[in-house]
Amino acid sequence: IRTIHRSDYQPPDWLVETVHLDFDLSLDATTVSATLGIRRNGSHDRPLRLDEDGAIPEVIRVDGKAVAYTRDSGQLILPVGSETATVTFTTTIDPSANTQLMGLFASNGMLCTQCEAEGFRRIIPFVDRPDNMAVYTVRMEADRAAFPILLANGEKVAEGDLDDGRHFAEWHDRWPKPSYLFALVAGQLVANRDSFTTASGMDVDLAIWVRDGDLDRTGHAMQALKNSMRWDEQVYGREYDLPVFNIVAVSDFNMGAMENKGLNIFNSRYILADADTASDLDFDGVEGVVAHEYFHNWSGNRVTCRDWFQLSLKEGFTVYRDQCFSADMGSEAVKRIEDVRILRAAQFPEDNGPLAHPIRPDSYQEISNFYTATVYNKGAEVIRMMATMVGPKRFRAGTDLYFDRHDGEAATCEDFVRAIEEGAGINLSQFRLWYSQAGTPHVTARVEHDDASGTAALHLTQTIPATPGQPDKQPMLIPLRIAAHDRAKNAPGSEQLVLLGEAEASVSLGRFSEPPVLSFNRGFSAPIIAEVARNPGDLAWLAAHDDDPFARYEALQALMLDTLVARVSGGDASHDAVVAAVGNTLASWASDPAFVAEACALPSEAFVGDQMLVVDPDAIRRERRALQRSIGQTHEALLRTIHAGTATNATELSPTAKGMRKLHSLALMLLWASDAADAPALAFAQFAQAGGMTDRQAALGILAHMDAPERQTALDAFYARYHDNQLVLDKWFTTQAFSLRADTPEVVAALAQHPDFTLGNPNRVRSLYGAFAGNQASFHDASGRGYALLADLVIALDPKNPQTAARMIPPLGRWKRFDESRARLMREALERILETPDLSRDVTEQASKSLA
Ligand code: HT7
Ligand code: ZN
Repeated sequence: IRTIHRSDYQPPDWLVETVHLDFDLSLDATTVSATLGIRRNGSHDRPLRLDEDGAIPEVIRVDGKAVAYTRDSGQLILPVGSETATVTFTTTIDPSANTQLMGLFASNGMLCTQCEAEGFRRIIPFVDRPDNMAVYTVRMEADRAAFPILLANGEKVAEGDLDDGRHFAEWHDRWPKPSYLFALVAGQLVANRDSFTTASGMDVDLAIWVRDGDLDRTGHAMQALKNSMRWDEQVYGREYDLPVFNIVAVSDFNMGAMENKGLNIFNSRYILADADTASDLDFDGVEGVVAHEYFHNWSGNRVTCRDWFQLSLKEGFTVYRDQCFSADMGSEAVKRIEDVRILRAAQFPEDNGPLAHPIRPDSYQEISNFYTATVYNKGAEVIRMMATMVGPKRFRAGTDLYFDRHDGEAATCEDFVRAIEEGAGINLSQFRLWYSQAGTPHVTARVEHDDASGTAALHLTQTIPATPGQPDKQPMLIPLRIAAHDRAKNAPGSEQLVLLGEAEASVSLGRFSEPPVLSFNRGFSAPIIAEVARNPGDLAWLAAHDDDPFARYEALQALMLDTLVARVSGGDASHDAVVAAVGNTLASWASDPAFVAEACALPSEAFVGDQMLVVDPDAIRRERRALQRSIGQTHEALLRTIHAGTATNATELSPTAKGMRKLHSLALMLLWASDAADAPALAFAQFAQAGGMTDRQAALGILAHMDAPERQTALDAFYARYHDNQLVLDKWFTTQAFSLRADTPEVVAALAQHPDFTLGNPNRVRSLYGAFAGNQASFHDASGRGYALLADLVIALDPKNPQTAARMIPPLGRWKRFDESRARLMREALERILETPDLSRDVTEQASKSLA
């Protein structure tokens, strides 16, 4: 299998500058007639090379003359004598047989495309790389009854009827774009239409296209789109640039959504939402993903990537932009806590495992495997650190320079860093290491107080663990927001930004009558693992008094984590400090319910495991439950008051109402954990009387852990009510896969045989197996049953959808973190996958790297 290296980059020998595509669309035999205007790039005599993946024309003409071409490792090679030429050919493809969902595929009777990263070559042979930008004109012809709506990038320039019930539409996109942003959609769709006037007065027709019957679930997405358009004008000075913006929702989709120019295509789970079928998390997902794809119009489309090693240029920056947008739409503190939780759950394990890679990787075998939490979420943290170091005004000057300087270009991460350096006026030489070094830095912090002089100093060290291919690391530039609190004065210390650039450094904190309490990495200013030497009582004090909400949250979480880790490791650490601190935070529930719910939720089993050298999943489950029980029993009365007091508004989407609902279900969870006799009845009442999906789904999730009869009654009622709604049915699968019960591996195996389970729909696959692999003690059942289930899935799914199959492998690659017996079973599962004949490049790369 080929390995592509970043250092081998060469510009294309030939550029395709104009593209005319004529589609004769049908579900099982679509023909595409292509006319490509090409130009020699530089002075050379090399042939034209077109990337191909199965769609091979019988005849290729150059300036009207058929030419003999050869084939070599995924490319067609054609001699071209002139400086410019017109290349024409026709391909035929079968969208209904396209189970990979890359290129042109059928979903529920409609046709749509997914071209990022290398799907366009499954439609026609092409210079299918992001540094080839072309202007596209697309004509589509189809049966009007089967495909009444015909959409493509840009604007519609012609349409009309043809003989035999057929019709056509022609679309033109005036903006040169790489092939990965090409899109078309054809199908029976209806639109939620709206409009937006840009800051400079251009009217934009907005439409969200869905299947008939889904229209009344598109309101939230439309509002999110309009809010995003305004936000990008106000915060980044970026306006939309076409008179139409279309979004289409499809149910079979490999990822969340795709930012094709003027025609975003979405996994329907990130468009469709109403109170009956979507939880608050789903509503937030819709808002965040709509914004993310819209923001790509500038960070990705107007300025695109030179090559796929630069993926974080568009993805890291755009995740940072969508995170800031969502923070502005809701609660900044809660959003930051959620984003850090995602980073720690998804990216830290990646950075600490066999698949670790820098945010700008150096090599890959299959680029689809590099759409990772590292490229996306750590990439966003890297942008956030730059913004933190220069402040909002200078950061804006840097991004203005970046957009203006590189508009219409295919740029690199280095171009971005240089624009921030010049626009914001900062030297980022050392900071660039964040792009090239993998691994999460460990930073230790220790406060030293000299009683005699009253001076306090902070001593810091940093180390970056070895990662595959990177045994030795250089110290990074780490921006740390800190404060030293004087407990005696009862006033918060002022914040300072420490730039840690050495392996060791000391910072003066000033004068204090007693050792100050350190508030460290406030707002999670750097994506590091902090090891802070603490005095007894410091964490409880910070949890109660820190002026930075993230630091308050972090202190309570650290207190819980320390207690759990100590007990799982065999110690008998008391629950008392945690129980008291949680009680103290719960007491302020009415004033900030969302924050209280975040802070008082115990760290996940997986995150506790991440703190240990050898993960003991059973002990973690036992100790976590025991701590929940102590909290629940001690604070039972308060939790009942909270549960009753938060049963307010079931559907309002204000931050307070959402916080109330989160707290409502946290209280229920802790009451269940307390072994309260009426917990099943309480949970069932919340389930049955819920006014919206948030309360209903959370109650069902808690019931799913129980042995009580209410469990099956609720699962059956949920299925009966929602089995026709595929997105909600996904929740039914997920809820059972998340169950803490001992029989979960068997339940998952049985659900895989359920008539509603299918390998054809990635959402359904993720809803069952993705959730199960995230259920630590159940997936890591000592029998190895969980590993075998996941391996069976990967082997069965790979021939149909290698991209989705490969994304299921990383949980098996964590074998070094588990005891010898589990590690052996995990390795055996990976080996069994690798022994399968005809394995895809996607799965081969992930499984072999995971075994190393
Ligand atoms: N840029 C997109 C990434 C993507 C993708 C989306 C759908 C299906 C397959 C895909 N491969 C890559 C989504 C984004 O980050 O915005
Ligand atoms: Zn993106």
